[in-house]
Amino acid sequence: MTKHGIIDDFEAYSEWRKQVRNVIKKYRDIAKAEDLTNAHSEQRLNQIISTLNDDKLYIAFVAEFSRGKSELINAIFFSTLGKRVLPSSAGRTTMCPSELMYDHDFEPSIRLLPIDTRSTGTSIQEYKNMPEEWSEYTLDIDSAEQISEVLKHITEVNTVKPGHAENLGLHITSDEGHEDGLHIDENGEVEIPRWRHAIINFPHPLLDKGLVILDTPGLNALGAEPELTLNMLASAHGVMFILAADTGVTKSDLAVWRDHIIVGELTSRAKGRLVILNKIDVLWDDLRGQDEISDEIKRQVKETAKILNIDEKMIFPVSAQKALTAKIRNKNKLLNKSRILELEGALSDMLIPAKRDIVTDTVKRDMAEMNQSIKLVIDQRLAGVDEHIAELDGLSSKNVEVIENMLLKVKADKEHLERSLQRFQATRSIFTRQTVALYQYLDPKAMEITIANTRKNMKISFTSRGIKKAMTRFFSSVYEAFNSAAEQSNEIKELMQGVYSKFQEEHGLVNIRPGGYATRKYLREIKRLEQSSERFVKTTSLVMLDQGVITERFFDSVSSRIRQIFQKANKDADNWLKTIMSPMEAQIREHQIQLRRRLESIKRIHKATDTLDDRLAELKYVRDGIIEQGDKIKHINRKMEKILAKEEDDEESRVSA
Ligand SMILES: Nc1nc2c(ncn2[C@@H]2O[C@H](COP(=O)(O)OP(=O)(O)O)[C@@H](O)[C@H]2O)c(=O)[nH]1
Ligand SMILES: [Mg+2]
Repeated sequence: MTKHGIIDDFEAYSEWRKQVRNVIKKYRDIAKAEDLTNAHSEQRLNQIISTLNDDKLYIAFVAEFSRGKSELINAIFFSTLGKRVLPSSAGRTTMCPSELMYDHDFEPSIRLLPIDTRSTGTSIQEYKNMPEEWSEYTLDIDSAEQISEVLKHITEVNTVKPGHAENLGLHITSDEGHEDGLHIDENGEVEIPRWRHAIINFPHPLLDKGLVILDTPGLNALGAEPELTLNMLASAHGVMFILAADTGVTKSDLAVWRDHIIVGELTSRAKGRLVILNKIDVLWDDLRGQDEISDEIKRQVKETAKILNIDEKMIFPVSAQKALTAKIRNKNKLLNKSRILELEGALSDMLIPAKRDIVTDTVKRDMAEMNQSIKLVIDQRLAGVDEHIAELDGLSSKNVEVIENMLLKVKADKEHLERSLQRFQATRSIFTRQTVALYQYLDPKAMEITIANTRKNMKISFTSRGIKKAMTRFFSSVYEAFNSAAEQSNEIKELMQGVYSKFQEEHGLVNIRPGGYATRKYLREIKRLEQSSERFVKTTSLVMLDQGVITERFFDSVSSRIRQIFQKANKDADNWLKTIMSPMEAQIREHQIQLRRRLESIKRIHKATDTLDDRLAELKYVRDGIIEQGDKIKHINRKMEKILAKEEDDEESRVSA
């Protein structure tokens, strides 16, 4: 049987993720059935579940054209289809970046974004929400022929006047070292890609489980579409850089490495990167012995490591083409010789544990928060019942006077609570005012104005100084918005803290300390964008800066990213404001229920409809019920911990297998 390396590992990972999702669903159902949740915590739980649902793993393949990216993707992921799916042949084939994914809400298809959309200043990310702008062709999943025929759209080109290409920010070069540069032909025209971006929606089991693959065309396209490097590569979980044994490390390869791979590494969180030395089959030679060939491969690996200044262990020599043939034809010897399994092993070792760690950390953090709020409710319920029991225990006889006093006390407590509630309503209006101020700092419309002004300022002078100045000013307004938002949120937090402690003091409730609105992660991301911008100004040639278009495109992707950050910050602010309010509301609700219960039971004793013993027995029954609620939550938590820790179990079983 043919082994599939990463496919098996990824499936095991998806299975585990499904278990995590199911146990959280069970947790939600139990908590809901026991009336331990409120609208907000239910929403949080559903959010955690849906994040696990569409959790994605992004792998990008980056290289100069013709190094075998498409072939490698075919070999690693699509051999099970028994055919070469992505077009791969001599010359430039992949003309536009292609994303392979699967969303089962949509038909299998390829969607293509026309190249002219580059002149609009709208990012690919934003176009993803405008389906009418894309050309769509459906894929017949039962016909491998039809699929590879339809996918040929990604190789289409348009022939245009050089001026048109320049307007689209596509750089025309006479530099021979620039392998996939656009060259003017004898008719004075250039060939440009017909499409800007392709999204292939394909029902492959791995894609269905959340894998997303990005296939990029080459240096020229990467340079022309800063969004690729800035967003897609920076957020990919794994980036594969491909070299070919027949070309060695060329000037273009080095440019890709330096400008698109290293950059991401320096400016974003550390992530998986592998270098692949493809086409080792060109070194296979019947007249040379195995040893001689493997020495030659070793020599190339060593040299590549030296040029790229990386550890030799990071480099994987393979033959994508032979691997694909071997997998399709079930040839194990050839498969081993292609060395693809070593690469797949490294790929899954690098990506999957990292991905699991991220999921485990997020789930643990979110669920700890959830447990805390549930524990609060349980503790409050217990404290209330205990207080009530103690109160009744103190009643040795049905002394009418004592009971009447008690009745008065409960009524007084109730009135006290109502007064506090009125005060709480008053605080609510201050709270609302403060939140309006917070949203003003995070206002996406204000940010649009800043973006528009920056664009205007850059247009005044497309020199590196002019651009640098405009960018600096832009980033300082972004920082300012977030710093003010942070300050404002602190004020809100302090206000609420005051309300909480007063309430707790007066009504003897469990202590709650509201958490803060975390802006650090946005600031980190903004810093990263700022660094990329500085690097862009520093490394882009004056000719290109002068041209304006490329700078505008660059700023488009920066501003589109900032826009996303603002959207996220607004959504997080919504959530945070709910989180800060809802425990208070839950506490008040619980407190009201308890007071009502106390009043009811004293009234009954007073009217002699119930005996003291009856009431005490009933309260003890209620108390046992609350303990049981706590136990149920503890039980499901233990189950969750076991599933989250399963990682180690799996590794053990793999070692022993
Ligand atoms: N000999 C050899 N040729 C390969 C290998 N992988 C890809 N190629 C060839 O290299 C050319 C470019 O491949 P392709 O996948 O389109 O490269 P891309 O532009 O990087 O996507 C095609 O002619 C492939 O057949 C390999 O492992 N060995
Ligand atoms: Mg390709």
